[in-house]
Amino acid sequence: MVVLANPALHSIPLVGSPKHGARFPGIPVVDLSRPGAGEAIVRACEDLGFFKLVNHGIPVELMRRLEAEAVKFFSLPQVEKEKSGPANPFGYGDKRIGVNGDVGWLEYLLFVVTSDPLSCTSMTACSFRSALSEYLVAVRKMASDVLRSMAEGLKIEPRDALSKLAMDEHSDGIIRLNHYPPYPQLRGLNRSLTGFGEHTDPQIISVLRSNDSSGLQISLEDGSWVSVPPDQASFFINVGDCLQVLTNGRFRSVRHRVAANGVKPRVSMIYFFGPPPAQRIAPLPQLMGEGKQSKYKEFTWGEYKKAAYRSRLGDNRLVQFEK
Ligand code: GA4
Repeated sequence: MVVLANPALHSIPLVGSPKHGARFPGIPVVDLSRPGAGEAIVRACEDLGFFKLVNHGIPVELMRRLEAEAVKFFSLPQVEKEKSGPANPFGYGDKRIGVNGDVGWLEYLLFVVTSDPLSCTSMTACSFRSALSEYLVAVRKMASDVLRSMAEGLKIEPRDALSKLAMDEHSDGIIRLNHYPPYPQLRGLNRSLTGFGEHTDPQIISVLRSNDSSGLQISLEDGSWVSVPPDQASFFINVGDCLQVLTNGRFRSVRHRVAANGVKPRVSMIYFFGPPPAQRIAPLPQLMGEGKQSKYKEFTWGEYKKAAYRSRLGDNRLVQFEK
């Protein structure tokens, strides 16, 4: 039996070993600069709800700059960091995720993305804010290209049918910077600790970039877990619950989790693209053949989000909206 020395951690569960060990070879790779990108995106979203994006046009230096700023923040004394917390739900959070009792071996910063990213926080250094601002602008543009390409692959018009939901001035964007410190007691044990417990993302898509430390795992259709080999020059895109509904269940909102290891810190930054609060979320009419019924009851993003914030991290949040 594995006994963790730190009693404060007894509530953070260990994570089982995923299939294929450290390197799952089956993550779809989409080259955004190629003509067939749209079809490749659609295939990946149907199969796994997840893919890696290369040739996305964002210089790795921009990612590294924000990563370095995040590392600088997370290296501050705990009392300093806590001046920006507790995350409720925004701000600095330590081990507690959401407000319903979920915990993980991580610390994080969670911000709302406003139309003026420079004003999104008063609690971080100026250099942090400018790195964040530039990063957000670049990722937003890239995500818009991904969603247009997705619409092309789905053969739906207008081509901005999806991107306009995520890029509207009232769209509900969130940026999350996560730091998973190594947990040295795990070294040599072939076990990992829950960094971020299994869940699906409620939004349309999530765009993740991490440093070269592993930890992200996704669940396949048969319920098995596989590790995603990290790649600091690429982005990983998740299908979220809203996109599953917009495609009437054709795309899969992927369950994923992060395992903290004993060796290397993991730093990730994720931009969650949510629609405007008043946006009705229902299957796109362009994807509904004649007589085809929606699998979901109607809801707005505001209603869904409210329900999500009342749930536990690992809950299946879409179930209560299924017909
Ligand atoms: C999961 C996706 C995003 O990280 C997040 C998370 C949010 C939070 O950390 O505050 C939630 C979680 C996420 C879904 C259910 C609720 C809300 C924690 C939680 C238990 C920022 C989001 O939008 O939903």
